[in-house]
Parts: sequence; structure tokens; C-alpha cells
Amino acid sequence: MTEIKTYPPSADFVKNAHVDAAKYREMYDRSINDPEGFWTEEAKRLDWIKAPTKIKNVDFSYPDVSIKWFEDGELNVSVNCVDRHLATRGDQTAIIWESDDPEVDRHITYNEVSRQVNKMANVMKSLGIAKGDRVVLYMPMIPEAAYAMLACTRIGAIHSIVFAGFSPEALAARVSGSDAKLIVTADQAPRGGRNTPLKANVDKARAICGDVQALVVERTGEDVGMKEGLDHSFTALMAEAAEDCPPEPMNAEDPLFILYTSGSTGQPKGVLHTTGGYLLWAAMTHEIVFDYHDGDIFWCTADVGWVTGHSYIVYGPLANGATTLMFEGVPTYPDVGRFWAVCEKHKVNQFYTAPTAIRALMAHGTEPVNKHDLSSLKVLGTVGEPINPEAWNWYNETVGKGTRPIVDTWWQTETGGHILTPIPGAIPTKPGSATLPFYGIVPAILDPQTGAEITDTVAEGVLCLKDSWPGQMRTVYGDHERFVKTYFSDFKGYYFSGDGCRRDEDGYYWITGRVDDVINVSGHRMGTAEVESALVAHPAVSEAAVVGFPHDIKGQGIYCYVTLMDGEEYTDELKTELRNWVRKEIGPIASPDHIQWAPGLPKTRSGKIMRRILRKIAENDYGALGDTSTLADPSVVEDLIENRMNK
Ligand code: 6R9
Repeated sequence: MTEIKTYPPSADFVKNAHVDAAKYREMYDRSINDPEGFWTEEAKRLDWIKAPTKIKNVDFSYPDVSIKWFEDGELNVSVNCVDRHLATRGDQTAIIWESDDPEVDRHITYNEVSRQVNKMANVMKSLGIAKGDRVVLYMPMIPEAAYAMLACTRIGAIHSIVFAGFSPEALAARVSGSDAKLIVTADQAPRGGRNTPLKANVDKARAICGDVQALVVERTGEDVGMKEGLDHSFTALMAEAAEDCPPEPMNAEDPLFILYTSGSTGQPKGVLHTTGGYLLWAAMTHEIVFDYHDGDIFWCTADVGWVTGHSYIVYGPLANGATTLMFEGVPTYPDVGRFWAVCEKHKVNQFYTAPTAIRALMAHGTEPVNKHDLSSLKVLGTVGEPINPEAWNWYNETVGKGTRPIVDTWWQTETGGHILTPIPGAIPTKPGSATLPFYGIVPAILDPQTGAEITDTVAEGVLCLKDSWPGQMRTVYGDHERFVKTYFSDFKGYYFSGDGCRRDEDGYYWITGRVDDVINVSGHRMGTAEVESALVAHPAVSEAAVVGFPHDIKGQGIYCYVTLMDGEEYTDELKTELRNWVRKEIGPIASPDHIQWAPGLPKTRSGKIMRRILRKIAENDYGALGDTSTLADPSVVEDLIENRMNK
């Protein structure tokens, strides 16, 4: 085994850091031994209308799971992210917007954000939106996306952001799933030099889910056919809107947002986060994990359509009065040096991206990086999937010049913010490990078969969390039973993450990937069942089984085994058609990498598809197929191996 190197932070870094090794130990221990005291103190990071006196009220016991934090506290998120900064930093840049076009950017002050958010909140009110109503955002990466989020919070509406890369079908399902009263969108979304027709997609979605009014931001100015009474021009309504909208006082446990995410079933779940705990967790982790200091320029390259964008483009940074960079484009447009050009141009101090982006850029060598002055960088971060040591080393050496701490942050839509992560001035890193728990987090590794917790330091099993933290999701929107069943029924008394994990001799955690039927494609989480249901919805398909396989750039790719209806012909044209079909049903991110015709699928005698075998075939790993004797027809496996496509 090659020895794993450990990278401690430099003495210089530690000197200026918020948290050093001793402080981490002290704070972590206090967070575990005295959670009430610890969180009473930390809650002061936020401005409360009514400070909470009841701190934690949590029951993880099946089936009566209930999670409440700061339950008698009252606050407003937009006040915390905007109003409270105006006296001291009204003229400071809140958002740097870098458009898809490298020639166009804007600096937007906190004063300006305040004006826009108040007006947009009034626009929403004029469209009949009130506290508790759901608003779907289907937006490009433009400042109006952040204004829309904050405008919702100002009036107590619950936003549900749908990634702009999702298809009309996926949008329709999310609009009806949350019974939304308004869709905020734009005419088009420019990305990588191409325009996605968002408004046209909204029209198609409404043909499926029924009419819901739309507020349409004019991003490109394209004529998109506004329907009288149903579509509203953002520019026109903002011109008339009053500049002051009083903030709605919200209970800490009032819903803040819904965000749909994939699980192991066909239907994505509406993860629900609430107001007080989520905001505190986002703000606190943003400051500590990125060692954010006043005046720093922070850039998270995610899209606001994912949880990472929620917590680390908008809520965490703005709650801390930070300057947050919002990027409309893609890493490879107009060329593969775009990330580094943006870092140089805006003197970015903390840079947070996904391993898949690092691997894609790594393939183009060091020259596009070295062309740019990256001396402003202080901390580098990754999120979304395990980072392989090669990519970690390249990130460290080429981007960080070997001197910037890398924070490999493990967390989930469900957790609201970072859970396992290095704190850069405190925790020496090891390439590929998310290292140690953040304050208040008690990880446990359980034996997947027996469910017993493995208490030895060195352990491997499934990753669970033993107790709650303020940023934890509270329920699945409209389906609490599903929440309890998904996260609390397999391992009683624990929150089950769905990830496999190993703990080494130093107590460091190494995520080994999902143990359920969720795959991670370019950091995007996807249920194999979602792709399967899209495939079987095609009239020619009788059965489909989808698995992940290792992919150099994307981390995992999508491998589909497809059985056709009797009488259908197995042709290349049909493969192309099925690929396009899945793109249309879900979106381009779900585009199958391989479709293999499978006139027969390996099934047990009770009819269960043996995915373990399909995964091995997809991985080209025939030596390790394991026991196939329980199959109803073992010869199916040989046929599949013979026909395995290797394009
Ligand atoms: C924030 C986010 C969550 C799943 C999670 C895990 C994987 C995320 C990771 C990581 C290894 C990391 N994941 N961060 N795996 N190391 N640093 O990505 O949320 O989209 O809900 O995905 O992503 O498998 O369970 P989400």
C-alpha cells in the first residue's frame, strides 16, 4: 500500500485562521458535552426578533421522529442576509455577478440587494403570494435568482428551486408536487454561449401540470410570447413596485425551502428545511470551514438549483455579510481557463467546486491554469462526490501551488450544510478524506448487515449520524412517513446517510460512495430508478435496469440495460431515440452513457433484478461476479457479457 501523505496547514495560515487545532478540539467537545449551552451561544450569530429559549427538541426514535431547533425563536431570513448589514456595509459588494460572457460582470452592493429584494417581495405579494405559499424558481444564474429566494423569505413564502437544466416534464412534476402558486423564471438562460429556452420550457410544463402564473425576468430580451393574465413581465412589475416591504416574522421552525432530490425510488423527494436552524448552520459552516474573513471574495461554482448553491452562494455568505460571486457560465467557455480567469479578475479568496470539474480541467494540463495569477486564493474546497487522490494532488499543486488548505466537504441536501470536513487552520488533510466531524456532529459507522455500531477506531460500513444538528432536514414535504422510512427505519435511532464509509487509524472518515441505488454523475445525484422509469415510459421498452459505472471525468456514468417489447427491433436508431427520450424526460444530466440491449435480465427466482451482477458487467469486472447460482436463468449473464458494449 502506498503511504498516505498528511498535509498540515502552514504556520502562517494557522496564525490568521479563526480556528486552530486546540480551538477545534475545545469547541467540538463542548458542542457534544453541552449542546444546549453551545447552541444558545452560536444562535447569537443570527439576529432574532425573539431569541430562542428552547434550544433542542429532537427524537430520532422510530417511528416517532421529530426534529426541532430553537422552536420558540422568531426571525426573518432576509433581515439576516440583508437588512442587518446595511448600517455597516451598505455600500460593500454583496454579489459579484460574472455573466456567461467574459466581458460582462456587475458588482451589486448590499443597499442594491435590499432595494431589489424589497421590491420583488412586493411584486410577489401583488401576485397573491402570502406566507406559506410555494414559489418555484426556474432560473438562470443571475442576481434575480438570489433576489427571488430572499424575496420569498421576506414574505414567508417557501421556495422550491428547480435546476434550469431540468426538462419541462421534471419541472411539471415539481410544480405540482409542491402545489406552487407562482413560477419565477427568465426568457432564456445563456450558458456556455447557448441559450436554454426557460420560458418555453415553462409553457411546456404548464401543458402537463396545468396553468400556474409565471413571473418572467428579461435576461436576453427574446420575444417569448407572454400570455395575458398568466405571464407577468418582471421589468414592468418591478418598475411599479414599492421599495419597502416589511419582513414577515417567522418561527424558527417555519418552512424556508423545499428542494427536490433523488433517492432510491422513482420519485424525487421534496427535502424540507426550516428557517432558524438551516440559516445558522449555513452561516456558521461558511465562516468556519472556508475560514472566511471580512472583505474576502468567496466563490462557490455550484448552481443555485442544487443545495450547494443555496447554502454557499446565497444563504451562508449573505448571512455573514460576505461578498459572494455568482457565475452564470461553465468552466470551459469561452475556453478551459475560465475558472482561473475569473479567480484572477475578481481576486477570489475562497474557491469551492466539484471534483468532476477538477478532473475535466486537469485533462487540459497546467498551462491554462498557470497563465493566470491565482495569488489571491487562500482556501480551496470540493464537494459533491469523493475526490480521487490524483485530482486532489493536481488541485493542490497546480491551483493551490502546494500552499492552500483543501477542504473536502462531505454533506447532503438533507444535511443543509457541511457535516464531515476539514477546518482549514485546524485539521491536517489527507487526499481523498473528508477528515473529521464539524461541531455538533456525531458520526457512527454501522455494520450494514447487523446494524450494530462499530466502535473500534478502524471501521468500515455505512455512515450514520447519531444525533441531530440545526441544519438537518425536518421532513419530506407532504410525506413525513417517507422521511421516517427513508432515513430512520433501516438503522433504528440513527440518521442513515445512504453512504458507505471507512474510518482510519486517526479517526479520519473516507466516503466510499452510495450504498443505495443512487448514483453520482458529475456531482449530480440521481436515482437509478428515475432513469429506469423514464426508459420504461417509452412504448418500445418492456424493462430497464440502470446502474452506475466508474467514469474518468464524471465520477460515475449511467449504464442502462434495456429489454424491448416483443416484436420490437434492437437497432442503433432506437438507442439514439432512447437516449434523447431520457434527456427529454429528465434533462441532459440524465443522458445515458451506455445502452446495452438485454433480451434477458439476471433475476432471482422471485423476480428481483440482481443489480450487483449488472454493476460488475458495466464495470468490465467479470472475475468478480460472485454467486450466480440463485439466478432463475444463469445463462442470461453470459449473453450480457458477450454483448457488452464497450464504446
Ligand atoms: C452537497 C451535495 C449528496 C451525496 C452524498 C455523497 C456525495 C457529497 C461528498 C460526497 C464524498 C464528498 N458527496 N459530498 N461524497 N465526498 N465530499 O452534494 O448534496 O446533491 O444531496 O448529494 O453526494 O454520496 O450522499 P447532494
